[in-house]
Formats: sequence, structure tokens, C-alpha cells
Amino acid sequence: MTKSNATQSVTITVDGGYFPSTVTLKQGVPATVTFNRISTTGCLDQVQFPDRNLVTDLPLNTPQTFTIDTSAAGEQPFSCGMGMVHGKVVVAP
Ligand SMILES: [Cu+2]
Repeated sequence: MTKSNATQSVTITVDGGYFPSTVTLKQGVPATVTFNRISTTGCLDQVQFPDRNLVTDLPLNTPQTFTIDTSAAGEQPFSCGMGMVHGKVVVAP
């Protein structure tokens, strides 16, 4: 018997918006999403996951990595600190 140790990770570039603004992860596979803010354009110096009550600073050129719960399929929205610029993490079977 072998145990899969697969993981998945994606990086979102923050440059006046989120690129890409939607990322899709496979359900049940441990996952991280990294935000890499590379410009001071816009108001994206914080990211929040409202469903998780999580607000985190995104220092310039300092990638910040978040663990994503992939145990259930669904969408996990995120936005800038003021809720003006939006993206989402989609967990899909
Ligand atoms: Cu904003």
C-alpha cells in the first residue's frame, strides 16, 4: 500500500489586481496559495478571506503563503482589505 503525498500549490501575482483572480484546487489534496505582491498599484496591501476571518498584510515582494482547506468542495472568496478587489479559490472534486 502506498500513501499519496501529493500536494498542490498555486501563486497569485498581486499587481493592481489578482492574476489569476480565480484558482482551482482539487478537493482532498493538501494545498497552499501564495500571494506575491509586486507593485504598489491599487489598494492591495492586505488580503482577506472573510469566511475565515483572516486579514493579512502583503508586504511588497514578500510572498505570503496560506494553507487552504480542501476537505470540502466549494468557493472561498478573498478580497483586498477594503473588499473592493475580489478573487476566489475554488475547491472542486
Ligand atoms: Cu481595496
